[in-house]
Amino acid sequence: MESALTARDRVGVQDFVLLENFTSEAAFIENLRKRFKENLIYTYIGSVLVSVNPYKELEIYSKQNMERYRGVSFYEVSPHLYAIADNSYRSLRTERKDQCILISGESGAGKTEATKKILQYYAVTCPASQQVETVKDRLLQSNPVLEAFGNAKTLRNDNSSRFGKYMDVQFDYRGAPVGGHILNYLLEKSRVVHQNHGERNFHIFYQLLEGGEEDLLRRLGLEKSPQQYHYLVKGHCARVSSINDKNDWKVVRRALSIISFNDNEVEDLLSIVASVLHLGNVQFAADEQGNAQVTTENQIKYLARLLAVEGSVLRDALIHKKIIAKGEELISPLNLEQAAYARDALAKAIYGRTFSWLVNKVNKSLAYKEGEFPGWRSTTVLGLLDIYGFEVFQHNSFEQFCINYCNEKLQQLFIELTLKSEQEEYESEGIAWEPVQGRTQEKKSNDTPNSDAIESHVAPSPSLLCFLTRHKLADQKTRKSLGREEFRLLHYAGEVTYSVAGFLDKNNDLLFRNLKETMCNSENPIINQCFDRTELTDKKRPETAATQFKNSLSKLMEILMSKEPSYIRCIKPNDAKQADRFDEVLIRHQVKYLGLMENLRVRRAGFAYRRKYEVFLQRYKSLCPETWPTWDGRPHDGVAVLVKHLGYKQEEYKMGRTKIFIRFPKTLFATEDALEVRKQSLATKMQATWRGFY
Ligand code: AOV
Ligand code: MG
Repeated sequence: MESALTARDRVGVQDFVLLENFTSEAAFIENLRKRFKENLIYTYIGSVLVSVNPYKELEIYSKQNMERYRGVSFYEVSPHLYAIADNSYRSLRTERKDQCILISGESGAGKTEATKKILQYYAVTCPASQQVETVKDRLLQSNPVLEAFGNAKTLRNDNSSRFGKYMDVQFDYRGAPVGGHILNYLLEKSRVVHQNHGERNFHIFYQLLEGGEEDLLRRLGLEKSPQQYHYLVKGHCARVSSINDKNDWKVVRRALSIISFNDNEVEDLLSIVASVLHLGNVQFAADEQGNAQVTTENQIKYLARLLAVEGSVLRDALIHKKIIAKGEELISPLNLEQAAYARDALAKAIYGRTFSWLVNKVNKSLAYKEGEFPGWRSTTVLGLLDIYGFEVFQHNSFEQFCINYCNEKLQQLFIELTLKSEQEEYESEGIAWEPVQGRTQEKKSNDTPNSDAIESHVAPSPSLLCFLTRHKLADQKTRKSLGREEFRLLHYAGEVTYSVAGFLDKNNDLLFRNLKETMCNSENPIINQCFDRTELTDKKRPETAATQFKNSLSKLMEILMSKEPSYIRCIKPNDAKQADRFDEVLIRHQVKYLGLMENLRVRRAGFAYRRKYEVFLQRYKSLCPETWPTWDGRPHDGVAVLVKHLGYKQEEYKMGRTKIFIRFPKTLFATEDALEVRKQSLATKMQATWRGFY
């Protein structure tokens, strides 16, 4: 049998707080590397879970394994996201306090997978009944649907979330899931009309073309090949080896039924998906005056049918602009460039609004229905946050700016809350708080001055322009490498150069009035709900995309602050999306910007290890004759007797109100080793006894 000591040598420690040299980044990375090599992708920093994407299927997500984590104390089993899930769930039940699990990390680090695995854990381990099964099913099936419409292949991740998602799961007093609610954040709409090289449009388009039955495709006027559609060829990679669109189509189609779409609604929804493809194929030519004319009548015919609008009205709306000035309508023709812009804006608006409609629809199906669960009024909620991760591309635009800003806010929250909770624990345990060494230095790299700077300038677009110009100027003094249309920001996770082109357009998100009007008259029920007439009469300037995003994020922060947080910090091991590759430079960078060293330092400030008296006593009571086999007094007193017997020195530990705090890992290791020795001698004795028996 391997001793505890050699096992530690081989697979590292399962909690970074047990690293002897806890301030050393090299030791941290080495521990991660050892564990990754052994397929141990999870490691704790106290109660924070660090996860490294294995890029291969591991056998650690079975039902049996889920059962192993159920109701078991955090440290009795190896680190796992099930332990985090179970721990939050138990706090929710015993303390009746709302929880949230914040999952962060850069694009491709494994956030979405983690979220899904946690949901599966609850689906399997929470109490069941027939009604509850329906809710569980819907919670799980909302994923393939939203991923089909909101995820896409990017250069960073073959299944990259292009929207932010916060999902509440509601539990009743028995701890059964009875409902849910999803908040979605800024979908990357621009992908509908343009993809960078090596990237795809949203999955649903390819799924429909690959998997849709012939009949359906005929009704939608679609041909099977993505090559036919302008909106699908920009990235030159319709097929991706890791994705099976045909199969995914079946999954999505089934999921739609489970979240209570009837056949008509599915048809309406797919008509919209198809209409986007047709819109992309609408072409224009200039007449003698330079005014745009539609040259693809066939597309208009399909569009009229799919969107249930008047074909001639749509055609006119695509090539004219209507302005209302002093109560009078002015109609002017568009040139080629403007018409293409109008067409793309319409495609983005249709798709973006349909996505929000879809989230709404999912929410209706997830809504906690009191009638179905009579008498179980009070619910507690557990929130799961899975947003798009920090990303840097060759070309970064408005979307990256928003995504990275969002990550910046979350990082700030993490730093604040983990420090706060540490202080609070010391306080509640009656142990003096020892200031963290080196914090000020670390603080600089992890604090996020940008989020404030960005916030104060993001609001109305003129000031955004100002902001851009100013940054550009400031930058240009120091850095010659910036292009004319670029500005650069130093984010917590690194420097990003943004391109100004298209920035303000995307922020203003303008859809010409006559196109809006046309959509308001649509008889496709979904489109009809997506375009509300009041928009046409509303005199107020619509909020810019950045303002909306900023406001929805500050609401999100409020939601998160009102709950008890748990954290999963995801790390991406390499840029090649490959198994068993541990790219040290890449990982070190993430460890740095995720603030893991600082998190560890805070956690280790005074004491490496802490446990509830009951748990500590239970584990080690066999090491002291006075506490073995049972201790009848208070656990606190039992632990006092136990550690005295073990020879703990005064400076090595402190007794808090409910927990023992141990200062150095070596004290704990000595105790662990003693336990191992005892187990082995017990096993030898047992064998001798059995031999005697036979
Ligand atoms: P993300 O959500 O963090 O990126 P994903 O969760 O989509 O990243 O993970 C990317 C890919 O890594 C997945 O499609 C899987 O192939 C693989 N993967 C992740 N976690 C695991 C795991 N635990 N076991 C096996 N494979 C895994 V983004 O959405 O781009 O920020 O916007
Ligand atoms: Mg994701």
